[in-house]
Amino acid sequence: MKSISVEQDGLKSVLDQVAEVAGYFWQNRWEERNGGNISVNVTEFVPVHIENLDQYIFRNHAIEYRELAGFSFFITGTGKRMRDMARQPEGNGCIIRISEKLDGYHVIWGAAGDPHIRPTSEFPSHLAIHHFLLSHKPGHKVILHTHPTHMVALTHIIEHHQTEKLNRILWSMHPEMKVFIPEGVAVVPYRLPGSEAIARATVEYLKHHRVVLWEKHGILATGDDILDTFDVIDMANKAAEIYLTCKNAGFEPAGLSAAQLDELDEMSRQWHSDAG
Ligand code: 2HA
Ligand code: ZN
Repeated sequence: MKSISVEQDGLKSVLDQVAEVAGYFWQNRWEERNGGNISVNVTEFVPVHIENLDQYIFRNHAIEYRELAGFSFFITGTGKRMRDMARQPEGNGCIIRISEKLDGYHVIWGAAGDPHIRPTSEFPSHLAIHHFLLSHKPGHKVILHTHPTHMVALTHIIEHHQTEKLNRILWSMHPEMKVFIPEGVAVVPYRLPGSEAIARATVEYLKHHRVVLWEKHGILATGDDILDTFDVIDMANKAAEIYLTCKNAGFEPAGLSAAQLDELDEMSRQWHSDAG
């Protein structure tokens, strides 16, 4: 089932980074069984003309986003495990191209001989978000979804209407949070995993955030770089872990003061304007 060469087409570094991050997800014990999923818009690396394309089309999934016609994505396979992805991206994920007619997609690389490979169960969210990113954050080509234990635990205490409270806690637990996630994280109200409903809700919250928490489920972040997007999730989870560690030890954490957070705000503004 190979019709493009990842060595020749510049995709190797994408696949290496996907494998690296899949390993971190697993080592952090964020992914039980087949938890989590990854997709990357790799259109720029995929040749326009590919031989024998029609052979691989699946017609069981109509795509509603017109602008995605002809776009190519690396995406994790449904039912596949991150611990396996870390060793072998091929066989646990695939590169698909959305058909020009939007009547499905072609698998153009990967699957390692598994003709039944299908994209992750969260495919509706990945498609909706890539479609949103094209017009709103064109540099963001990466979507990571994972189940970081401490962040998910926090959503059992703090509900979506208390997002402000959640961000006050996270920012005050670790100076890095204010600098690297100055807009905070948004809590998306619980919706059925893999549903169109969670896809639609997520796109709404991504209009103002880069990192969203799926209530009682997991986290999702977008970015222009696979490892950097992982770092942002890791940082948020670290802040949640510090908070819950203090609570577990039986005391209320002091947290950074308002003056200390203001000072970090200033630093963050400078950092983002220098970086931008
Ligand atoms: O891919 O994490 O949300 C498995 C999941 C579903
Ligand atoms: Zn999930």
